Amino acid sequence: MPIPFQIQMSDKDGGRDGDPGVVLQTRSKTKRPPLYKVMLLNDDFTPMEFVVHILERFFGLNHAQAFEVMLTVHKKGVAVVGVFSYEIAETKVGQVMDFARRHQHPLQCTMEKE
Ligand code: TYC
Repeated sequence: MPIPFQIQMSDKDGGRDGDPGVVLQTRSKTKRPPLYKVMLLNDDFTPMEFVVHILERFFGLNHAQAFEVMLTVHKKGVAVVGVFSYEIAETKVGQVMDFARRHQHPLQCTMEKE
């Protein structure tokens, strides 16, 4: 929905010539793109070191951070591992799912609008 706003014109003669001095323009409200949480799910079979490796490789976590996030997923069942634009989130989920499948681990990675 366009939003009117005022812009000040020069109006040198204080409005005597009928120049209103102020005009209305409209702009469209720009919205931030929605963000998506990428989540890892726990399972009983994927090795812990494999999950740590995924978190380092695809989410840029250092080893200590990756180990901590892996343990959170292991204990709680799920954890958010990053928040991204739709396209980046979709890419990360695809990379993780591909990598897990190629190594024959049942690891699941999903995304959800924030
Ligand atoms: N629960 C797995 C194990 O005990 C480890 C694991 C952690 C698996 C996180 C998946 O997203 C996961 N080997």
